[in-house]
Amino acid sequence: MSERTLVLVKPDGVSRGLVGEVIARIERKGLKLAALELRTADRAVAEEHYAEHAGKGFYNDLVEFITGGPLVAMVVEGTRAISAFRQLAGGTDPVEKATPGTIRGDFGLEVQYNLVHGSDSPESADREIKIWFPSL
Ligand code: DAT
Ligand code: MG
Repeated sequence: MSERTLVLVKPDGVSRGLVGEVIARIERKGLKLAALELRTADRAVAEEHYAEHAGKGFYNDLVEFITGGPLVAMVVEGTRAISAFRQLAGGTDPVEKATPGTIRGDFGLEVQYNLVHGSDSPESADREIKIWFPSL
């Protein structure tokens, strides 16, 4: 069954020139782009996006980081798109949890600078797509 997921190439991925690499992996997997925009997130969008992490020790740094430069926001669709992209991304910690062959495993070193975001459930995907692409 086709579903949609919200993908971000975070500011570290954009500044390192990895946007094309991430999109190529998405397309090679067979997923489709339904929306794509380069933008700098304001604080309100960032706080809403990461609301589940409010109050955690890394939250302020995370919001600063995600608003600190342009990112690429995408809606990606296809069969099992949510788990398919999480598989492409690899685990949150690019060294301990992401295996080589994944985006984070191949290109990341630090948890905060793990390059990409992908929604983790259908509920998160609906919520996050509304935040980033309210007209979709
Ligand atoms: P994911 O992005 O894999 O869904 P998450 O939702 O648990 O991971 O956390 C959101 C982001 O917050 C994550 O991509 C990087 C940052 N983060 C998570 N845990 C962290 C930690 N212990 N220290 C620093 N940053 C962290
Ligand atoms: Mg998450």
